Amino acid sequence: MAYETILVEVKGKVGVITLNRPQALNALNGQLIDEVNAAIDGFEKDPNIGCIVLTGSEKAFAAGADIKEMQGRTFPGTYLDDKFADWDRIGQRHKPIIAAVAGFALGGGCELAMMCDFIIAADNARFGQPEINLGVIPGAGGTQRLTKAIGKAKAMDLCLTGRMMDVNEAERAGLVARIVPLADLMAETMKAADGIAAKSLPSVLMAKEAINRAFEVALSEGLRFERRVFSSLFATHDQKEGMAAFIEKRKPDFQNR
Ligand code: CO8
Repeated sequence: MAYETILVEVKGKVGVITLNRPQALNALNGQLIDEVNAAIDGFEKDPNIGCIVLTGSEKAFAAGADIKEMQGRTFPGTYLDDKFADWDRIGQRHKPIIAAVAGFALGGGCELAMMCDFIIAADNARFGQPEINLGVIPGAGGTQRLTKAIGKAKAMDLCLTGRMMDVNEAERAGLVARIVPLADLMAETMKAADGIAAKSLPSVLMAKEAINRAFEVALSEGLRFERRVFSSLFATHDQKEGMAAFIEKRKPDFQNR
């Protein structure tokens, strides 16, 4: 597929998607969201790929959903045409997705980063949900995921004032997993992604699913889920290999089965 709004590369066992609408600070229009989904579809199906990286430019991960595209929308048209479903799919994938964020991650851009499994941020990254300044509210999960990530006080502060957080505040608040110098963003992110892709895919997929369960269910049900999945991994070749390799003091040869 020829993409117009993103760049797609395979680097070893990592699929890299770069948002590429520099003239609009990577504003997220419908075409871009469709293309991101198509690229992830390909990576999910490719047995060679063990991790996905989603990134933008040095100036902007993404400055939000495309305001020019949304401007003429109506109620209930916005609700009924369910563009939300296309965004939701990005947060429903099986393989791990790391967001490598530099510059602005605002509105839908912050929401897109939060749909990924964790965020590695450059020291110039800035996060915010400024939709309140446009007469709307976050519409791709911002009121929910941000609140779960950083708590009510800061989520209210950001969503009601529309202010931006710098990267240090975002890390202290728990939104960002790691801060790295801008010049090292892709190298550090690829190091993390390569490391994940080298592990046993079944255990990576199950770890992701189990952690995400924590956001959906009560603790007792989450623990039951974790125990079932933990136990089921003892049916894999890679569990036997991983534990044997530890005892024999050698590197494991995982076969993703
Ligand atoms: N949409 C469309 N175009 C944008 C957007 C955007 N979100 N952000 C920037 N651009 C465009 C500008 O219009 C400008 O284009 P042009 O040169 O043609 O005028 C170009 O990008 C460069 O932008 P600026 O000149 O404004 O650059 P600055 O460096 O001066 O400012 C900012 C950078 C602060 C990031 C500024 O551009 C800004 O405030 N952008 C808007 C941020 C925003 O409000 N984001 C939230 C959007 S609403 C949203 O995301 C809702 C998500 C719900 C999704 C639900 C889907 C179903």
